[in-house]
Amino acid sequence: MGKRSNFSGLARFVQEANIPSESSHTLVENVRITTKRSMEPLDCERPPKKTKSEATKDNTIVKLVQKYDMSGSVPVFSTMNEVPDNLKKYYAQRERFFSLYSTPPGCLLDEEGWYSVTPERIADQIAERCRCDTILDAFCGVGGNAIAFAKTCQRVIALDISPTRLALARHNAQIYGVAHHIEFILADYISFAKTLISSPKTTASRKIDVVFLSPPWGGPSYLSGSSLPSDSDSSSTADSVPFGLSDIQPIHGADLFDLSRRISTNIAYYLPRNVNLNEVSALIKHDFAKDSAQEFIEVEEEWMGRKLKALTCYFGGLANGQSELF
Ligand code: MGP
Repeated sequence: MGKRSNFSGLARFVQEANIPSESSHTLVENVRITTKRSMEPLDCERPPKKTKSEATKDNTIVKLVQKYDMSGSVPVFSTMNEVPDNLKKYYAQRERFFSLYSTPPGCLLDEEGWYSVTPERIADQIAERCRCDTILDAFCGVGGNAIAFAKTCQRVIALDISPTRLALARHNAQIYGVAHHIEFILADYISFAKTLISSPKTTASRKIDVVFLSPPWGGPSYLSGSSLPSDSDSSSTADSVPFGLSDIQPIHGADLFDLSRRISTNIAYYLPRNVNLNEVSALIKHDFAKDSAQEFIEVEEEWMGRKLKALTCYFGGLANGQSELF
């Protein structure tokens, strides 16, 4: 764990059937578009029977799950009828978000978690790309990405400003048996980052290899103005009204990026599928007067079946072909 690979394992997430082969995002200077397709779990992927040592490990997990159990802190639904209308379409995707959703005591999400958690297969894919020693998950929410990072990184520093969401993230990570790889910190990322940048670097200070940014996009209305019906299973890649980085919270998305780049060159930025790619491109400021090599940004389209869910923008050494920047 912790060693970077050429992420050849990604191929196992990819299936080509019935999926458009080309991105419809228009090309922007210094941005390269790649496409990743995650499919629903197949029946043949059911886990094999457990060995004795795996069963012992399961018992330890059960004890830890009980210790950090947050059941009762957020509504839990047993049937679709109990789910509020605004959350129904997310609840229908619960096992896409957490494949262990129903493993007792069950994964938990608050309202913001329901509409902003990264589907597990996409989170796993991003985590493979971000494989490193120490990763900072700046807005961990209910833990979908932090759980995935715990499988590929030695240490995950997971921040959230909400005590409830942070506790839900730990609850969910216990169900996955990976919480011991994650340091859960109740903090506002902006203050945390500023303190980190201004503190003197000592040999004891921990190097952060990668910063992952999955900030609030301003709620489920981030697509508003889109010409696509919200329930469309469209194969179109970009929605019609571009999402501006100024809509990112808690600060302008460009300022968030600049702050994070002072922590690490290697940034993975999870953004709406309708984000304005010209704004993404402008995040890297080039000094053409200097004879420095141009840095590229890799924008990965995250598809689930025929549906484009989001984009992950890789900067620095995370972009394919730029590992020397890592
Ligand atoms: P979506 O468009 O709201 O859902 O979000 P979906 O299922 O595509 O619905 P449809 O109506 O478009 O068919 C798509 C994905 O974007 C979600 O699975 C989340 O991973 C991510 N996402 C959505 N929101 C509102 C946020 C957000 O505010 N922040 C972050 N970081 N991710 C979000």
